[in-house]
Amino acid sequence: MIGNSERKLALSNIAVAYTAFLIGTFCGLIQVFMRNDRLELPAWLDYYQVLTAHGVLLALVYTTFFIYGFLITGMSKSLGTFGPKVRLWSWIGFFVTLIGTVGATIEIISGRASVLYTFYAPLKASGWFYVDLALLIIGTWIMSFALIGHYMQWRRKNPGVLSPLFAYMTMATFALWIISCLGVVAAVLFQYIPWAFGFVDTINVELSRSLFWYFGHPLVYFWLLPAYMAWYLVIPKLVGTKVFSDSLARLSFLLFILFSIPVGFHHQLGEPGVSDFWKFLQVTLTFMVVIPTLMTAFSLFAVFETSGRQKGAKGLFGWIGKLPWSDIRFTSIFIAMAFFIPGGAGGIINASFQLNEFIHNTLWVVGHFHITVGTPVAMTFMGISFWLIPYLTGRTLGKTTKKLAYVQIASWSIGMILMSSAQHVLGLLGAPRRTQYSHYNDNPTVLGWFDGFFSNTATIAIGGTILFFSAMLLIVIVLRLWFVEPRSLENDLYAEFPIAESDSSATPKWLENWWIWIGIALALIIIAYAIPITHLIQDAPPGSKGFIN
Ligand code: HAS
Ligand code: CU
Repeated sequence: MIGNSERKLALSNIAVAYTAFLIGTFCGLIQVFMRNDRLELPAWLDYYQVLTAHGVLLALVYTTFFIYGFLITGMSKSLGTFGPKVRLWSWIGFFVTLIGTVGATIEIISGRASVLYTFYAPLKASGWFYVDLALLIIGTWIMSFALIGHYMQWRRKNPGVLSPLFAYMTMATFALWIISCLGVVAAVLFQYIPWAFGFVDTINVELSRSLFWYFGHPLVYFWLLPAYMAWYLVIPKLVGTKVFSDSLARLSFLLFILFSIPVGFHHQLGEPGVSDFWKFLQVTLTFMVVIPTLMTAFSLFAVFETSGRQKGAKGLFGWIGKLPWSDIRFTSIFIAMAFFIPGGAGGIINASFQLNEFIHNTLWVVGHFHITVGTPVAMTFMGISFWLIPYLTGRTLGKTTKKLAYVQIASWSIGMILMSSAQHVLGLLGAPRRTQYSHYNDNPTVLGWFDGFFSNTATIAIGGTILFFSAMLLIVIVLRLWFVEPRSLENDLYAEFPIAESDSSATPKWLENWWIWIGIALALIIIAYAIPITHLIQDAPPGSKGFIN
C-alpha cells in the first residue's frame, strides 16, 4: 500500500488532469460546430482562442498531470514510500506546474495568447504566457527529479540489482522528457520571452520552430511511454500471465531515448532554411523509432497468445476468445491499442518525405493525432483511471459504474472513428487545418467540404458530439469513483494496482547503465542538429516583429 502523502499527491495531479479534460473537451465541441459553420461565437470569443485552449488543456495539461499521478503512484508502489525530501520536492513541483498551468489558461481565456498549442512564432502571445509555460515545464522537472531521487535512494540500498520494471520505465520516460525539454526551454527563455516583453524587436522564426520540434516530437512519446507502461505491465497481469520479456521491454524504452529526439524535422519537411540532407537524415531516424513500437506490438501479441493457450485456446486466432473481455480495465486498453494500428500507419505516411507534401497542414494531421494521442494514449489513461482512482480513494468499481464505463469507451470509439476518418478523408481532399475558414465557397448553404459521408464536416460534428457525450460520462465515472462508490473490501480486484511479474534474471545489467544511453542519445542529437541549427543562426533572414491574433 502506498503512503498517505503520495496518495494525496497522485489524487491532486489526477484532479487537475480531469478539470483540464472537462474544459478542454468542451472547447472541442465548440470546434466541431464552428468547422461545420453551425455556430457563431460571441464577439469576445475567437476561434483561435478556443482552439488554443482545446490543444493546451487536452494535449499538454490533461496528459502531463495524469502521467505524474500515475507515475507517482507506481513509483511508490514499486520502490516503497517516499522519504521526506522526495515528498517535499514532489509537492513543490506539483504547485509550480499548477501555477504555470493556471497562469497560461488565464492568458488564453482572456484572449492574450491565441497562438495554438504549438505557440509558433511569428504568432505572438503576451510575455506572461511564455513565463507560465516556462513554469509549467520547470514544475514537471522538479517532480521528475524528486522521483529520480527516490529511485537513486533505492539503488543505493540495493546495489547491483536491476530496478523493478516500472521504476526503470519511469526513469527512461524522464530521461526522454528532460533532454527534449532543453529545446523548448531554450526557445522560451532566449527567444520568446525577450521578444514578447519587447526587450528585442524581432525573433528568428525558423530557429524557434526548429527548437520547438526538437521538443515537440519526443513530447508525443512522453505521452505514449506511460501508456506503454500500462501495456507492458498492466495488461499481462489482467490476462493472467507475466511480462513476455523483461529485457525486450527495457530495450524498447531505451530505443525511445535514442531515436525519438533527433527527428523533429519531420514536422518541418515543407519549411525553408534546412537542406534536404538533414531532413532526410531525420526522416531515416524517424523510421528507426518505429522499431521499439513494433517490438511492443510483438510482445503484446505474444502475451495474448501465451495466456490464450494457457486457457486452452486452439487454432491461429483462438486466443482472442479467451481474453478477459468482461473486464473493462482490459477491454478499454485493448481498444486503445487497436486504434494505434491506423494511427501509427498514418505516422509512417506523414514521415515519408514525398507523402508529407500531400498531407502537411491539412485536416489529415488532425485526424492522425486524434488516433494517436487522442485515443491510444487518452483511452489508456481512461482505462487506468478505472482502477487507479479506486486504488487511491479506497473505493471500488461497482456494477453501475462498470456499465457506464463500457458505454463511455464504446462511445469514445464510435465518435473517434467518425470524426477522425472524416478528418483524414477531408485532409486528403485538401481541407486545411488550423484555420477558421472551412470552406472554399462563401455560400452559407454549402455546409460540407464535399458531399460524401466521410468527406463531410457534418460527420466531424456528429463524431465530436458523441465524443463530448463520452467525455461527460467519463467525468461522471471519475466523480463516482472518487466520492460515491462504496468502500472497497479486502482483496477487491478493482481497487488493486495490477502489475505483472517480470523475470529479470536473464536481463543484462548494462541496460541500466544510463550514462551509456544518454551519451549515445546526445551524440545522435548533435549529429542531427548541430550543423542545421548553426546554419539557421548564421544565415538567418531578417527576424519577424510578430503577429498578434
Ligand atoms: Fe505523429 C504529426 C509521424 C506517432 C502525435 N503526430 C503529429 C502531431 C501529433 C502527433 C500531435 O512524420 C501533430 C503536431 C502538430 O500539431 O503539427 N507520428 C509519426 C510517426 C509515428 C507517430 C512516424 N504521433 C505519434 C504518436 C503520437 C503522435 C504516438 C501521440 C501520442 N506525426 C508524424 C509526422 C507528423 C506527425 C511526420 C507531422 C505531419 C505534418 O506534416 O504536420 C510513429 O511513432 C508511429 C509508429 C507506430 C506504428 C504502428 C504500430 C503498429 C502496431 C500494431 C501492429 C500490428 C499489426 C497487426 C500490423 C508503425 C502497434 C495487424 C492486426 C490487425 C488486427 C489488423
Ligand atoms: Cu513527430
